[in-house]
Parts: sequence; structure tokens; C-alpha cells
Amino acid sequence: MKIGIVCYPTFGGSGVLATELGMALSAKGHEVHFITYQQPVRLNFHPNIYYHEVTVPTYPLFDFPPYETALTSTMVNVINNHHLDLLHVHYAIPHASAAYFARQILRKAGKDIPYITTLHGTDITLVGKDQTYAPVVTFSINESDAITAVSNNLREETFSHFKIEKEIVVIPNFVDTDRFQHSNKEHFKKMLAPNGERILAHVSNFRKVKRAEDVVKMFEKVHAQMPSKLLMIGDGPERQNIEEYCRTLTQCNDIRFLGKQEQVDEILSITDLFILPSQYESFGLSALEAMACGVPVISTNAGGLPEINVQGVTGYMSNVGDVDDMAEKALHILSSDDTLKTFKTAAIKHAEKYSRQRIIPLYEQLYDNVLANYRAEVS
Ligand code: GMT
Repeated sequence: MKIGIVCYPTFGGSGVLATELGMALSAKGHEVHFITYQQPVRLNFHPNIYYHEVTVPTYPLFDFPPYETALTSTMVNVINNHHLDLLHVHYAIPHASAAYFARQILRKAGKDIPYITTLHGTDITLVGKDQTYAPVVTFSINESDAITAVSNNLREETFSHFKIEKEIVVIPNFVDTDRFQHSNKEHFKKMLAPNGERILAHVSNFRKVKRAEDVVKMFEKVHAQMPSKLLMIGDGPERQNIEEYCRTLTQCNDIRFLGKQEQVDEILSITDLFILPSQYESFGLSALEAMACGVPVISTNAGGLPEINVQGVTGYMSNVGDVDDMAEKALHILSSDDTLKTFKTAAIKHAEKYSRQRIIPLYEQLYDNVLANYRAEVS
């Protein structure tokens, strides 16, 4: 099959998932065409992978360069030049409306290809439901030939915020367990925690919704009881405020801000506990990747997190903002090597349910169904 994938090429979860999906499909023999404004961060070379850059020519009149128009035209050109079978767009804004427009342009020229929209989270729960975008988002989701959501929670949120007239299929996020697995990095661990301190980590884009300051607040409480280190991975709007706050703390020397990291699997391999205190998370891909590396998770119980973090098994969940409870539960997990090992083993086992091998066939099946229905309708 020839598949066009449209996504944000950055470190965000939707772009990571779309890139991992494209790479997994290419390894299974599909021809995958990424259409993005920049090379996706996790994209590796494979003979079946093509990358088409969306460039947006500027003009003095354009206070806002028309990205969506450039994206739509690039989609049309790629579909025509490479004879794609379908488009799979990740994150509704503006990818679903651009796909709709591309499909209409092609129809006029006697060519018909379906588009599938995968909803990831903030495209629905934060940005999408804003009235500035909602009419276009609702229309272009409804016009999709298939709609998927990454969790049951996101599916329900979509139905509650938008007038959706079609079924939304839940296909959960997945993890590449060949890459995200525990590997021995003892030398690396010794450098960061020379006295055997427990290592806690947080990975995010440091947007407000992540509540990354709660990681530091709960760490202050853990650190007061147990020698420990905190790794803050990623970058984003709240990072500077949180770094400034950290500098006021006595624990400052035990907190490291590592910025954006490509080899996050290696860092997770030396981590004892992953912290995700988000206000909302449609799924929490970073938590799944941590689990696959054998790292238990302390998260909130918001959004789709209860669908992946099993209370008392793969970690614990607390109410949003309850840093006392998070610290108490963290201390329990870290209290002894045996307890930690039990949680680590359970985290790996649970993550296997979301392995690439299990989830990719669900997408392939969806593509087959969409194409079969589409061809039946067209003929
Ligand atoms: O979490 C973010 O801010 C990034 C965002 C994105 O769209 O790139 O992530 C969303 O999609 C991920 C992949 O499906 C999910 O695992 C994240 O939970 C989701 N984020 C939110 O819902 C806040």
C-alpha cells in the first residue's frame, strides 16, 4: 500500500506516534510518504520511506503565511506524483481540513483517495474545541473516511465536544519494544547517581497542561526522605519558570534539566520512577515508553491515563495537583529493591500489550476496510 502520513514533525506525542507508525509500516513493506514542514525527529532512513517537505513561500502581504494552503497543495502533488492509496493525518488541526480540501481538488480531476484522521488529544480537548477552530474541525473530522482516537477517553471527549456523525475507532498508542526496553547502562547511572541514589524522571514538552512544576514539588518531598536525583527531559514554555523555582531549593544540585533528548530510551534505562502529573493526557505515550523500559509510573488519573497506568501494578495514580499523595506513593515504590523490582517487571509486562507488533495490524486492517468501502462506493 502507498500511504501518505501528515503530522507535526516535532517532539510532541502525535508526531512521534505518526513517525513510529510510518517506520513500522515501511518495515512491513508499505511505501510511506511523510508530508511535513520539517524532517520528523524520530524518522530513520528506510528505502520505503519518502519525505516531502512543505515549504511556505513568504510575501510581504502575508502577516500569516498560508501554511494550510501550502500543505494542501503539497498533498495533492505527492498523491499525483506517487499514486498514493490513502492519506493518514495525525492531529486534526489543520491536517484534517487540508486533507479534505486535497481530496476535493483531486475529485475534480477524477481521482479519489480517502483520508483517515487520528485524533491525539489537544486537537480536541484544548485547541479544537475553541470556537475559533471548532466549525472547521467538526466538519473535517466528519468528512474523514475513518476517524481514530488514541484512547477511549479521547473518543468520549470528542463525542462530548463535537457533533460527530461517524464512529470513532479506538486504536491505542504503541511502543517499539525493540528500542524501548531496559538496557544495561550502569556506567551512565553511576555518573548521575554515584552513591546509588534513586533516579526519578519526567519527559514532556513543558506546556502548562503537563504541570511539570508538580514533578519538582513532589520530588522535594521524596528527596527529604530518600537520597534521589531528578531528571527533567524536554523543553517548552514552562521550563524556564521551573528552572528558576528549582534554583531556590536546597535540592537544586540533585535536579538536572537535560533539554530535548533523542536517546530517551537510554535515559529511561537508568530511571527508577517516571512522573507524569498532567492536568490532562489523552493517552500518555511517554509513560508507556517508560514502562516498556521497566520504569513504574506515578501519574495523575486524568483523561486516558487510567487506561494505561494500572493502579498498584504498573505504578500509582493521584488526583491532579495532589503532590503529597504522589510523593507518598513514590516513596512506597522506591522503598525497597524488591518492591521496585515487582513494579518494574509489571510495567514491562503491561507495556507489551501496546507493542508495535500488536497495534500496527489494527491500522493495517483499518486501511484495508477503508479502501474496500471506498472502492465499493466509487464503483
Ligand atoms: O502532550 C502533548 O502536548 C503533545 C500531544 C501531541 O499531540 O503531540 O500529545 C498528545 O498525543 C499523544 C500521542 O497520541 C498522547 O500520548 C498525549 O497524551 C497527548 N497529549 C495530551 O492529551 C495532552
